[in-house]
Amino acid sequence: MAYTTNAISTTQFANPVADITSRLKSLSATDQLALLWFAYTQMGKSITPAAPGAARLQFAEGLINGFKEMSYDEQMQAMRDLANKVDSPVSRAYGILGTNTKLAFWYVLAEMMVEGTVIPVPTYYRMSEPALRLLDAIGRLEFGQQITVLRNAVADMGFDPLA
Ligand code: 45D
Repeated sequence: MAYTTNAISTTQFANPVADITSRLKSLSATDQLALLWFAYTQMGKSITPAAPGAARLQFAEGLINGFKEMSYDEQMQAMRDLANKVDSPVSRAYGILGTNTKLAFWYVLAEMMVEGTVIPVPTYYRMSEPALRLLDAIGRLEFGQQITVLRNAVADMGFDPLA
């Protein structure tokens, strides 16, 4: 009997990281943001971007301070613009950051969401099926591969006029 499953197998593909990355990039901005959020809540304790992350954050400080000045609606719009690669001042400031700094930036925003400085995801929010399946697949990767997927996810968000 043929075996079928809706779950994305991480052994089924020669390169699960590339496969998951391309699926992730084809999600809507809402799903991408939700997926990042739930990845953060699952990985939270294991990531803590210690010294290197903290040092990089000086480059993202202006961007982070900008978020503190925004209303929840403006924050949501700015994050959607990042995910949609819309040309905006925030997207341009983000676009020139290095990839690990971009990750560190998202990490800080996630912490600000936890404290309520940035618009929180409602506790009842449920992701779409495709996003849930991707989160599950990411959860079954090794830690290093998870970081690579996240790095890929945030690398080409934002707007870089020279790219
Ligand atoms: O109401 O430097 C929805 C290391 C719709 C070391 C929404 C590292 C419904 C070197 C869209 C859901 C490699 C470890 C609302 C660094 C609704 C180094 C809003 C790595 C409100 C940096 C959704 C660091 C929103 C790593 C607003 C791995 C979602 C960092 C926002 C990982 C989601 C960071 C956010 C991660 C998610 C951050 C802000 C996973 C952030 C995730």
